[in-house]
Amino acid sequence: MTKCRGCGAVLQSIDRTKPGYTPKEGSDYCQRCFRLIHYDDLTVSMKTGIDPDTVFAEAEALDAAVLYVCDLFDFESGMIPGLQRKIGGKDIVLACTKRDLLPQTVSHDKIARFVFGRLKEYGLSIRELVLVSGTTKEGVEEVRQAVRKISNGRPVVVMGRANSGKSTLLNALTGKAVLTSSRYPGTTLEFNELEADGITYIDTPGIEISKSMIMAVPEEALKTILPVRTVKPKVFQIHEDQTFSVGGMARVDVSCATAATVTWYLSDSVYLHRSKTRDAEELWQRQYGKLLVPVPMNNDFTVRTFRKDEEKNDVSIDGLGWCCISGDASVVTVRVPKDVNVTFRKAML
Ligand SMILES: Nc1nc2c(ncn2[C@@H]2O[C@H](COP(=O)(O)OP(=O)(O)OP(=O)(O)O)[C@@H](O)[C@H]2O)c(=O)[nH]1
Ligand SMILES: [Mg+2]
Repeated sequence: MTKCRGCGAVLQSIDRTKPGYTPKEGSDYCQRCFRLIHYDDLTVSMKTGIDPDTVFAEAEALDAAVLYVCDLFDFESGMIPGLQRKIGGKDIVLACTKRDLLPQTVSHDKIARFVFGRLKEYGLSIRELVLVSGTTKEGVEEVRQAVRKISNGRPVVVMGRANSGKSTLLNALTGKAVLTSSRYPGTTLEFNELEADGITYIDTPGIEISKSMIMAVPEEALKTILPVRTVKPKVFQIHEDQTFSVGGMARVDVSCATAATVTWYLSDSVYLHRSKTRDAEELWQRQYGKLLVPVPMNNDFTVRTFRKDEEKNDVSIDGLGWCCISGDASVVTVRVPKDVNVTFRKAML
């Protein structure tokens, strides 16, 4: 039984529509990984294919330490409530990755304070926190040291939500670009071991991100919504009720009597349209799917209402990004596809 080195699926030459398929005997990689790595072409989508309980059970059975990977740009999606219990109370190093997507001018301390605040709310306790980027390799050495401290000769199992950057971080940690990474959630398919510096690392399939915009839009829209470089904040001063349409994916109405500031953190490729709230519905009706693209696969939207309760609040939309609202804004109304999670939180930055 040979496993694909990229995604961990057992290699087979029988069914080309199933994971692990390779037409060539003796290859190290399955066709899906080969095509993802060389052509950015997804032959078998595993978006919804991996059962999280199987992943938790398999991790729980291991005598291992845990490197928990959470994407800083999509932080709320990355949190897995009850993770500790689900994996038998193992020691956790939290690697908050994709640091390079946040402005460099924001201090590590500020981000760390935010992370610890959120961990408290989610009831997660960790041994160490490291802010890191698997792409620029900033912080990778700190992750290595933190992992060494808690592993005590045991393997290190790398866990987290799909698309959080586990395989990319592991490639950086081990200094070998062996594992397949891609913007499509569900890239890694099975537990997949590799050795580096005397430590056994185990890559795992991501825990599903069921309530994320990533799942709500067609796969071709992922190129638009997932940022690949540092996000440039878009700042708006508002003096009356204003509405922000994020493509055809989300609408945020901010009620404002005097003056407020709304700062958006989105991929540069996402189309953001600002209008007066009283004109927003007509614009949405007229331009949905035209100017306002991409649109979700299912047009069933839900409305959520929040009341500003901090000096600065974020409206964070799983898989899409967030906006920070400060000043004299009172009520914030958010329209998103029914299955997409929205978090109203104390501002991150
Ligand atoms: N900018 C930036 N992008 C990253 C970083 N780490 C990962 N990515 C990107 O995020 C996407 C997902 O990365 P993967 O390493 O495949 O994520 P994963 O957690 O292994 O995903 P699954 O195998 O689906 O669970 C890819 O497009 C990566 O290029 C990072 O530190 N910075
Ligand atoms: Mg992976």
